[in-house]
Amino acid sequence: MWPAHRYLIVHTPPGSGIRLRQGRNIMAAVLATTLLFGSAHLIFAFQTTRPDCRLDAGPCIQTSGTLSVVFDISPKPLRVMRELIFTVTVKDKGRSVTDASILISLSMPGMFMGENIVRLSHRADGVYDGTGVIIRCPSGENVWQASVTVERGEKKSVSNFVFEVL
Ligand SMILES: [Cu+2]
Repeated sequence: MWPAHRYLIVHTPPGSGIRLRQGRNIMAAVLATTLLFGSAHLIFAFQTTRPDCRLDAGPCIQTSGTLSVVFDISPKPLRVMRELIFTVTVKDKGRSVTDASILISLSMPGMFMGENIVRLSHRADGVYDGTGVIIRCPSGENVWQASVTVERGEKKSVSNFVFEVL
C-alpha cells in the first residue's frame, strides 16, 4: 500500500482541484490493494497442504546438505490437547550432532493458530526432545506443520514436516 501511496503523491501535479482527485486515487489504490491481498489471502487459506510425513508409520527424515534431521512425536496415535513428546535426531555426515540448539514451531498450513514453540534439549547421541501440546483446531482441520530449526553456531537450518493429528 505504501509504494502506491507514495507514487501518487510524487506524480500528481500541484494545482487546484487536484487534492480531491488525489484523495480519490489513494482510496482507489487502497481498495485495489485490499482486493488484491484479500483474494490472495483467500487462495492461500483454501490451499490444501498435503501431509508429507506419516508419523503413524514411523519417524520422518529430511536432509539438507550434509545434515539429516529425523522427526517423531509420541505417544501414538497422536491426539490434540494432550502432552506430547517431540523427538529430533540430528546427524551431520552421519555423525551425531550433540551441540545444536533446536526448537520446533507448530502451525497449521494456511491458518493462524497462535504461536506454539517447543524447545528441545539434548539427551544423548544427537537425540533431542521436548514436550508440547497440539491444540484443537476450531475448523476441524487436522493437518499440522512442524518447522524444526537446528542452530549450530552461525549455521541454521529449517526442516518442515507436515503431518496429521487425530
Ligand atoms: Cu486450525
